[in-house]
Amino acid sequence: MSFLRFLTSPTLAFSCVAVLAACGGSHADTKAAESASAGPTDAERNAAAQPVQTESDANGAIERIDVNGDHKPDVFKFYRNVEVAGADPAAPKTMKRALVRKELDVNFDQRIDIVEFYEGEPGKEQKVKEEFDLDFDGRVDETRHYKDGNVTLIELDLGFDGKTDTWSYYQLTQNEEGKPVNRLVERRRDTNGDGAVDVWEYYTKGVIVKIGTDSNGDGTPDQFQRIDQKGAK
Ligand SMILES: [Ca+2]
Ligand SMILES: [Ca+2]
Ligand SMILES: [Ca+2]
Ligand SMILES: [Ca+2]
Repeated sequence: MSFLRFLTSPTLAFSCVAVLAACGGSHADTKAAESASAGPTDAERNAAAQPVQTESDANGAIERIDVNGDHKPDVFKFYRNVEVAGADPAAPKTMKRALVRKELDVNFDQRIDIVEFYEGEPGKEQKVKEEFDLDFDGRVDETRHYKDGNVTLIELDLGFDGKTDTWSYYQLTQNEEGKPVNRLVERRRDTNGDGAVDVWEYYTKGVIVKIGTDSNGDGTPDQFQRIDQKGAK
């Protein structure tokens, strides 16, 4: 049952996004029309019509982007200022912006649903972590960790009770053609919601091969079941 939920929950949540986005858009259009008839000045209207607004100070900048055209920002990008030396060490250093965080409101309800964290110098920023509120209740349900652009761990709260119950570990390896591939190697699950892992699933080449269970509650697997794959060699 958990597998089914694992497969359907994010899908459900994101199909909701599409529906809500459509509803939110038309509702917001109406509201925008109402406020326009209430008579903002031309300057106000021009400012609000800018899809991207940037506010900056000595430390960095915030970029606010209105994706759905309702004059309310839905994407926020946070930058820090970094002094960058040029090829000529005698030349003065220049100030550049490095992206550190990106926040997204994907259902346009003015609440953030996805937060992405970045590290690295300007122009070389890499996503290191990503948090998702899949059911739009304001609480994070999924956290993805990245290294060098590849996901290493996905923490999921499939029970939507605020406690992580599924941990999926990924490893960068090589496929049969010798090409790099990032594969699921182990999935740990807390099936009874007590916060402790009780099922360990082991994967080879992305396919489940063994399941371990903790029968005496000491936090480590003690009973193992091999999963035979049809046609596997
Ligand atoms: Ca908007
Ligand atoms: Ca939202
Ligand atoms: Ca949530
Ligand atoms: Ca447990």
